[in-house]
Amino acid sequence: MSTNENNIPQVPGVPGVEPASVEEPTSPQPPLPPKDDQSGPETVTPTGAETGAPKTANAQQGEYLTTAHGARLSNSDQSLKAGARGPILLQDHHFREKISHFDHERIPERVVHARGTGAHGTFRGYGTASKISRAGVFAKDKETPVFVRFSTVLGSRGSGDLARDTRGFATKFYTDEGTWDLVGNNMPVFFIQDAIKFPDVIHAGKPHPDREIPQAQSAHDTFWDFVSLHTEAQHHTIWNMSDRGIPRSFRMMEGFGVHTFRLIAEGGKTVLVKFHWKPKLGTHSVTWEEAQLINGADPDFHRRDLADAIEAGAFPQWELGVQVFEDNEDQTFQGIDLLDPTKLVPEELVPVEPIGLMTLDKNTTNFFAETEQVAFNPNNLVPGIDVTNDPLLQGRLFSYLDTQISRLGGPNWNQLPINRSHAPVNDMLRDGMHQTAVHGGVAPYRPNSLDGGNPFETPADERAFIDFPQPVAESVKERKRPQSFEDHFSQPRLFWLSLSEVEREHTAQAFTFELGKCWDENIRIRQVRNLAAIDPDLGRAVAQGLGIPEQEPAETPAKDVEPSAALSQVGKTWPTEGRQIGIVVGSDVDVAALKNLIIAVEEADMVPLVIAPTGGEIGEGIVAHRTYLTARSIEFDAVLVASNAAPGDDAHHGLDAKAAAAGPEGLDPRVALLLQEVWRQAKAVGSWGSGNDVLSTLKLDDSAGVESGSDPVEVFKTIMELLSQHRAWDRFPTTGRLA
Ligand code: HDE
Repeated sequence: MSTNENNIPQVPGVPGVEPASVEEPTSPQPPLPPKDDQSGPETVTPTGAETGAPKTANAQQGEYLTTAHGARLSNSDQSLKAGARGPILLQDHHFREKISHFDHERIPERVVHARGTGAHGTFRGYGTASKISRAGVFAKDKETPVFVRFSTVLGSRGSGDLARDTRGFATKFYTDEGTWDLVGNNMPVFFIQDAIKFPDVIHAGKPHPDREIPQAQSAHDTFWDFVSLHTEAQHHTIWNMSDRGIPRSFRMMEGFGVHTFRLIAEGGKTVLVKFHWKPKLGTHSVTWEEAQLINGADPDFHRRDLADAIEAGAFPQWELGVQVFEDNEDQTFQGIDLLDPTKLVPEELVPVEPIGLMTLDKNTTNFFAETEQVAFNPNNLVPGIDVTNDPLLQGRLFSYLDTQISRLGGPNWNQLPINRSHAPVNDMLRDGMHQTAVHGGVAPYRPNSLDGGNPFETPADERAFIDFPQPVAESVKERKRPQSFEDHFSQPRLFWLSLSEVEREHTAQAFTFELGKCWDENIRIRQVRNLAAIDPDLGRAVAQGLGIPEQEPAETPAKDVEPSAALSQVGKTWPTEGRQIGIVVGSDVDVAALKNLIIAVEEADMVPLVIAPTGGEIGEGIVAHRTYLTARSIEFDAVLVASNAAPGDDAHHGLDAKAAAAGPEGLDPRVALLLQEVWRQAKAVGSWGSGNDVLSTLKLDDSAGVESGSDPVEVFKTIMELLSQHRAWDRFPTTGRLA
């Protein structure tokens, strides 16, 4: 997709963009421009030796088709047969090579987080963390390349982006001191406290084993069976049921390291930290109605949104921050056990201190080689960053290394271009499936005298990774949960109390929807008891929705809690760059006014998308980006209805004001549906001129977040203000029960 001077993506077909010929080329055309090397030092082996291979060796671009061993081919469309209608011959190497390679093109998908998308970028340290960590990546103005992969957890590789689910937020920092992976989520807490239960929670969340349904959903019996029986899962689950479970965009999502980590400063002093990613565009969600529509209309919604924004030059950014805690003996903060991954520490108690900025500015060149083959691993730590005894994190330190062996086909996955360290590697790992390095020397062991004693251990003062010498309490071996991990209801209550009324309504509806999809009555009752323990109003609202009797709370929350404003997504204003503005036009639109509006939208760094009765040119070089047939409410953050040039003329297609004034049946039903949907989803709506009649006919004009006027640019300015709050929150219906 090309961009205009405001870096806004232009849809193919716009005047000025030369379309390729519709004829099949019959002779070699100039080769495609060489692609950027995005995948690390390809000319260097994993051991750091120069291969001498040209940098573009793997790009496979050129005039003539060859076999995998480089022989040119003259015919790739017919297999070699004994006569034109005869059987295919075994000697057809090209046929066998092509089909056999194709047969093995797929690799196993990730057991969790299979559906994801990635992008490249840079992390720049602010220097503010240098006093608490010796890691070079945090040094002031130090720039480190990164690769980020966002994902859903439960669905398969081809599942829809808008599942109600947790999102993975995994970042690979290619630092000078080795690769550091911060493998986090968009929610700060997790379902379980001990890694040994991970297969349980995932088996419960994945489709039922008998028929493999439902795909990428938690609204089914096994998930709620597990959750209702494991009270420690209540906190993560209420985050999932809130609007956080259905983000508007990866660009508008927070990220969390979840566990408490340990930072080690020069000199050895340590602190405990929790990592937070804060998106510059704010934290926003879609509605449940939108989520369901998106999965049908555009299941690649999040993937497309990220790639389009990067392509258009609207590079998404996140600030990395830390909450810092004293590394005290019991590793607690005000009674919160910092080793318990089901607990958060409210930002009002310990503020998040910014330590660097991440900018994603490059899409992948090859999805398989980058997004699929990237392998994250919480073991990938660098000097100055270390782990704690969080029992969930400890289990992950085994799991990630192990899983790649089956997913990526052996132990050499670190040699794949996307996983290669940007720091020199000099290990003693040898051989194995898919070994691509040609190791020299004869002595991959230590100590040796035959390879000159190499490789040597790094002296402690020369930036080696040194395991933190944590005192180990004298104890007994036992399978036991600590007492300090016991309170499972105070924090879900804290989250619930921190939500605005509309967010609570959405959360109660989500619980009601999900439990309404469970067949087993006992599971519903058990979970409603848990909800009543979080808050009696929540338990009551969900019981009513399910049509079951109100339940007694499963238990009483152990502590009184103060709400944390930082946990609500409502009540703040945010930048609006990159937002998509739909402009509905009829066949006789006022083109001059439309043009002024498009310029105003582009100048505000937003994306104008004109929705017309049919494709093609509208006038003055403006081309329809969407038609009434291809547009759906979900892709627009706000919609404006344009005025016709000569309001009242019966010939106007779709938006005929006179026909519309006579009743909604005078309108094209697809336009009516579009406007009713955006209105229901509490998005900003505007109109001018005869467009005002369209809104009044549909009875959408007289409500919060709807702006009608005579000048499109003035109307748009009001829409911009509304957009900075993301939604017209007052327009969502509330029952008054959860205020
Ligand atoms: Fe993961 N997780 N996880 N996880 N996880 C994987 O590793 C696992 C957990 C997270 O984009 C797997 O390479 C265990 C918490 C992300 O490639 C696997 C436990 C958090 C991704 C695995 C957890 C995460 C994964 C599957 C409980 C947030 C996707 C494929 C102890 C802090 C990374 C793979 C990507 C992926 C195991 C819990 C985040 C099987 C055993 C908590 C973002 O190794």
